[in-house]
Amino acid sequence: MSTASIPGLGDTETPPTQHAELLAWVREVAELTTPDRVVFADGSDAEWDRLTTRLVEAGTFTRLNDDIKPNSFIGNSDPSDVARVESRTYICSRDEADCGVTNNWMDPTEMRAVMTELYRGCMAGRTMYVVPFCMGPLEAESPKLGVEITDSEYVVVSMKVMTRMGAAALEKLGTDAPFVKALHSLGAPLADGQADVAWPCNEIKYITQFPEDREIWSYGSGYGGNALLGKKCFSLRIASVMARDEGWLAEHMLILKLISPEQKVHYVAAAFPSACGKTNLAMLEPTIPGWRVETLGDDIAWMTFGDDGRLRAVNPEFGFFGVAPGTNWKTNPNAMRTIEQGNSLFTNVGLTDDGDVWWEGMEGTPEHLVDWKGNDWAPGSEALSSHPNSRYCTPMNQCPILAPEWNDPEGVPISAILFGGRRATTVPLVNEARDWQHGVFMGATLSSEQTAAAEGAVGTVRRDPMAMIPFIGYNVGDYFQHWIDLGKGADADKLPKIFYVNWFRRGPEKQFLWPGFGENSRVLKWVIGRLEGTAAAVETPIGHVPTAADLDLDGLTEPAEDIEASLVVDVDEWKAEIPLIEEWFAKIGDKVPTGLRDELETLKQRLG
Ligand code: GTP
Ligand code: SPV
Ligand code: MN
Repeated sequence: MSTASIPGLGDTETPPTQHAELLAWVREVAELTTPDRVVFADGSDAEWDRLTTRLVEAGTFTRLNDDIKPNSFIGNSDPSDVARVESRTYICSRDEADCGVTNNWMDPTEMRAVMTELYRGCMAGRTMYVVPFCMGPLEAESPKLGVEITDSEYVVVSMKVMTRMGAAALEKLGTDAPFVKALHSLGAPLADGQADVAWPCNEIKYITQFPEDREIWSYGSGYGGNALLGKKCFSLRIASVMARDEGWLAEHMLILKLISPEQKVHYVAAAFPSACGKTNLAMLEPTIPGWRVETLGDDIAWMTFGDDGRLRAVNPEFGFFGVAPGTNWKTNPNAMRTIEQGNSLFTNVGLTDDGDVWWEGMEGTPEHLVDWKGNDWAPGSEALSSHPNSRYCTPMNQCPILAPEWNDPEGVPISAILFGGRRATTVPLVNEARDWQHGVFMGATLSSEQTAAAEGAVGTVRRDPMAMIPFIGYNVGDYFQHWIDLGKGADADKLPKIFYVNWFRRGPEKQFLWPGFGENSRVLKWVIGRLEGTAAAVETPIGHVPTAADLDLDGLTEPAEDIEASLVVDVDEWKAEIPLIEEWFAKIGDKVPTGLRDELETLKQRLG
């Protein structure tokens, strides 16, 4: 293809690829969106320096003090663009039934027409970046490639942290490798001479997946999961459809490695809804002597049965996009050590006078800072220094407890899967499923109080199946059936055991009953004890739950009655859950698998 046919690419420039489909798509998008320039991102340090400098000049970024956080930046967003927008998230399957009730649906042809009009001329006055990336190890047998086209420099540098981005991914694309097309625009064209704003975005937002075409179209937001399209859009919504078709799982799960005092190794995957503790558990520092945790991933797991019959997990990401508030040297020292090394991007946090970041919950409250909205802030200020969904974006390989096998394309064999949510009542600290199908029922009926990670009323309890409600790329009933089928097709002895945890139960004074964070190692120890047949539990109507005596509580200073209360299975509270589960299943309709209806009947009978 002649370069002149890509508008925006200089006459003397040659595209760094001969991938015909990619070049044709780049040209088509450039013709539609009319950027001033087209740039192929190579992922180099020089490119990072160029773009971060440009972001500082544009007022989007503030460079932090290099003596404290080298090569790091704060970028504060428009106050209207701070989280995922579930009400604007669409699964545009050809058949509406393939979307179901967990996301919004529009006919794909209609959506393409609507969004094409939005995209027309939308990059005017801006640079269009072509960003090749790979989710999961580049060395995989068939690496999962994508290309994001974006008009946001913030997205390009964030993609460098979060994915294997640039020249290496482009090389893997070769001349004809398949890839996910991911188109992103801020929806903020600039007229000739029009001054830019620090955080361009549009009031109109669409986060659209076309599952059959393995394609993503995002418009109007520059933030996180709305704009970094390798993350939720590709690695969960599109990948869950690939996984259904190919017999694997794409899940909203952390992956950790647990090493016992006897040096026995177990890998654990855990699904908690957004802002419910995955990053913290993934980087846990055990409080019980002799136990160690190493991290493999904090948000997404792709799991496939290996030749050995074990379910093996790979983290498709390359960085952490973690919740900032509440992160401190006590709750998550390993996250603090990771960001301390620099090379990190912070969004919607406070900027201290010495050029460092600060957020609610961090040690060393400063006397003064500039808050995420650019206002002066001091202790006692009414406003928060940081948005509750403010984030740090930091390279995974800076994590001091990264497991050495983190980049292994074979993945790690999972011994246990934890589901969990944020519930002030009802749900005990930990509960073991009787078998795979019961575990799938636990996941399918997972409930959690909503957090600031998406729009909506914080605190409202909703069902969040497998912590995937905003991320399932197809019908949730079919998704449950897929989970059941995978279990049926596997060797039962080799399947991971399933557990359900709740770190967030509260007492009469609204205090958390369980201390959480590093103390969660005590629950992990019990889980391993269950796998190895050494830990005891009581059979309750909802599953196998430990008594306080079954947990290692040595050295814990919390009141014994709080710990005991965290473990209670209250039959009346659980009876009150039944209509909520029935309502949830009714909403899904005919596609609820028979196996899960059976589990609900069993639960009702057991509750009496
Ligand atoms: P996403 O990145 O949105 O998917 O979230 P995540 O699941 O990784 O959540 P994260 O680990 O960042 O935790 C979110 C919030 O929950 C933070 O404010 C934590 O401080 C808090 N949190 C995490 N673990 C615990 C715990 O064990 N107990 C309590 N009480 N709070 C916790
Ligand atoms: C989540 O909301 O679950 C996140 C952050 O991990 S985002 O990338 O914005 O989706
Ligand atoms: Mn997440």
